[in-house]
Amino acid sequence: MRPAPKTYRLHIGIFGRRNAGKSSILNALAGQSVSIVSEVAGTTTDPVEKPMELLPLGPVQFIDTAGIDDTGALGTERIERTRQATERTDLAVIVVGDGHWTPFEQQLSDGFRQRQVPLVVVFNKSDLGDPSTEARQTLESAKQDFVNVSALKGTGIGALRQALLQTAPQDFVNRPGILTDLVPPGECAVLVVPIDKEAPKGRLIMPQVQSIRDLLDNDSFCLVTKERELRRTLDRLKVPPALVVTDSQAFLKVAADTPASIPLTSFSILFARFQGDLTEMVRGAMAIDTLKPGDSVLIAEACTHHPIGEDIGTVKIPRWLTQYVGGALKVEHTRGHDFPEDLSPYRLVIHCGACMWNRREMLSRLLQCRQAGVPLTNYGLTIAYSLGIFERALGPFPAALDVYRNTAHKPGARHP
Ligand SMILES: Nc1nc2c(ncn2[C@@H]2O[C@H](COP(=O)(O)OP(=O)(O)O)[C@@H](O)[C@H]2O)c(=O)[nH]1
Ligand code: SF4
Ligand SMILES: [Mg+2]
Repeated sequence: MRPAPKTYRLHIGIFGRRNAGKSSILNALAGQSVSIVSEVAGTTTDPVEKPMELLPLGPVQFIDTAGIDDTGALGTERIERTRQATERTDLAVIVVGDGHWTPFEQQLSDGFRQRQVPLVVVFNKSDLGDPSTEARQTLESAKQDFVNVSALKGTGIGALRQALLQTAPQDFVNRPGILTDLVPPGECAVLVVPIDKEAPKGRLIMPQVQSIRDLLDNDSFCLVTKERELRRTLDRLKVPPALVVTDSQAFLKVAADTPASIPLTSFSILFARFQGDLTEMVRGAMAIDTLKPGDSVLIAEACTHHPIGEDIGTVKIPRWLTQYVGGALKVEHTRGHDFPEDLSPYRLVIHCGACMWNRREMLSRLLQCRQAGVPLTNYGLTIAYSLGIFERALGPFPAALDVYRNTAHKPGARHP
């Protein structure tokens, strides 16, 4: 994967007094030593900039600053460097190591508020004690949320990730487009939309409409066809399309009718990427191979009322999985914003495309699953996987395809 350009990265500045544990927290988030942690106060003199893939947000740039409560000649220099860091911060983290909210933190926080920079407050060293009552009251009356963390013990890091996700500016959470990176301006996509008894009357569904709009915004164009007319549609084109996108349920026929030289994927897979994290959800689909009869699987739909008639989540996917696994699974369902807090009973979560949701909510679920060690995938990926056309469907996404190729076909894998 090409690294995202620096300017597109969310810049997360970490501020706080010396020895609050700023560098330790960064290390805990990274799961590796990228920052200098020292027993001696103020080891980090210059802000250390560290590009990182921060789950679940994606590419970010951390700025680990020196403590700015410093005095003396060297201190003045540090204060200036840190002040500069506040100016390129998109999301600020103030770390408190001793449980006290002092005028120093208040001043920092006021500065961020004035410039409308979102702020996450972290009380670190929770292994040594709780934040003071005064500190809590001050933050609560300012409606400023905070997270209790112990970088040393690794506790609260999950909650901190959630807080960063919830607080990150909208522009950084949303992906720029659904498929326009795959269909350059002036190029054509063919969208395959089966019109069967399950299609809603008189309209197209959200992922189809949003994809068409995305292509128009990008000065690309598209042809919309049913699966039966696909071959004829392709025959009429002088130049092959840049991409064919199909409804997952017509995958096999569409794969058979689309020449191998034309990239092919499904709306669901586009939405796994647009609303969630494709690579993570590819791993999730591959977890189907580890399922055994009797295992519990959670099927989650974002809408409380799904518009489709014969329900893919309640009937078709459970049936396919049962066939694939070779015995009945315990399938549970959840709808809307309800989601079990305790995911430990489940071996896999299969989610709908979440087309009606914002990405933040889907990423939050992905994070919750990751923290519980439960893989998550979506309907379309499940279908592609159980039909045995995963590789073809992931063709347009080299990074996700690599994950599959590097993990699949290990001894014991049951893939057809
Ligand atoms: N007990 C305890 N010590 C911590 C914790 N986090 C960091 N420390 C210690 O606090 C000291 C300062 O940590 P450091 O990350 O360098 O702080 P910074 O100056 O804010 O970057 C080091 O000795 C760390 O080991 C924690 O959660 N609990
Ligand atoms: S959000 Fe989920 S349940 Fe609702 S229409 Fe989209 S895919 Fe279906
Ligand atoms: Mg430090």
